[in-house]
Amino acid sequence: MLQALIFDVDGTLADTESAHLAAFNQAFATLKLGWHWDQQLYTRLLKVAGGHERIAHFWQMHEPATAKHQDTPACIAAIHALKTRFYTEALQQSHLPLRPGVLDLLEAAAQLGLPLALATTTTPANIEALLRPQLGSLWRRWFAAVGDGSTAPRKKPDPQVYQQVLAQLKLPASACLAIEDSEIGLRAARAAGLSTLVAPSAYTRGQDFSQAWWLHEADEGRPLPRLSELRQRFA
Ligand code: XBP
Ligand code: MG
Repeated sequence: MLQALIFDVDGTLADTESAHLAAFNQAFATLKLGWHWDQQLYTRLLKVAGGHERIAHFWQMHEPATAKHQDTPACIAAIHALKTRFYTEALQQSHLPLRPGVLDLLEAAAQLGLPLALATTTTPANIEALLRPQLGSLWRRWFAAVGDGSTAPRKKPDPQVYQQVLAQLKLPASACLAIEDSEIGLRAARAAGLSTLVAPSAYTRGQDFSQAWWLHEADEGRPLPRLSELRQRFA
């Protein structure tokens, strides 16, 4: 029987990646780095989870000589902090809607007393910036467990964040369903032993989802499956 839903954040709760991309580029421009990521490059870079790790990966590929400098880790931290500021400010100014069907799922689960959780590689401030406008200032109360980039240093596809959330929920993986949008997220959830519903986003469509329990193509705003369908199929 299904006993909890564990949601990924970026790309799953909302289509956030264009806002992340804009914030990265705004940070690069502000710091006069001469870097600019277009959508095609960013789609490839998304295979590296975590903004910090993504910047480090790009730096290594783009400018390997300076990437080895002793000040580079501090520079990456500064770039990422600025990116987080731009991202959270952008979401405060223009709220991003949840993906179709997400709120229905959250509400149906809450009504049934089915615990909800978040398992994401993103920064806590980003979760707050996304969910406060949608769920209110008490948004954290919706979730029995939250794992994020600050709690799980080993980013997806490592299962660490899912393992942390399962430990907080005090439930076995076999009783929970993960909801993801990306191949690295799917691999992390599977490595933690979770069945996974995958609803690809524009940035992850076409990735390898062969390990998904249910692949839901959400073209043209098709909403996520309803909780009753998930419970029926999970049983
Ligand atoms: C997807 C990500 C995140 C964001 C950037 O996270 O890879 O890193 O792109 O967020 P999710 P940060 O696990 O929610 O799909 O810059 O805060 O790391
Ligand atoms: Mg995601």
